[in-house]
Amino acid sequence: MTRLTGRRPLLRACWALAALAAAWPAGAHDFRVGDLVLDHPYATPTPPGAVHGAAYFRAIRNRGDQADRLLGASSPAAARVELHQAVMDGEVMRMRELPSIELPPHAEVPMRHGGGYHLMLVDLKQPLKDGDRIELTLRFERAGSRTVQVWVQTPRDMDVHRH
Ligand SMILES: [Cu+2]
Repeated sequence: MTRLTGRRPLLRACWALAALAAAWPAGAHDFRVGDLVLDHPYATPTPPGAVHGAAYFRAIRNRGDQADRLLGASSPAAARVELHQAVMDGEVMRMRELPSIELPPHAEVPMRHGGGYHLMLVDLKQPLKDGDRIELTLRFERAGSRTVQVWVQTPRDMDVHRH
């Protein structure tokens, strides 16, 4: 496992986001490319001073007979986008960067806030605010590229962290 040691601001941003429990954001939208359904791309608003954000999906579904793979992503809203996985290491949530994310055939891969996979928006050009829409271009091994619109929204279960 590659730990992002020496990249503390990024790690902290991940922690804050990963500490949240999963809940449904209000409303939904989805995108299709090839056999894939990109279900509800969303991002959480960034706290003051944060330079990184994270984008999520309710899930990415592969309805095809063949495996696919998310190879990478980019966004005009960030300097670069990394594929991350949050994993528990004892009591501590840690991030690792992944070279790709497997999308098995006839399977649904959740990518929600609160743990597991997410897309790290590294060096945001500006903070993410509720109601913003940002573009995210995803690159898949089989299905090719697809640009989706990411809704910036506060999940209901994030309120508790605002006090
Ligand atoms: Cu991360």
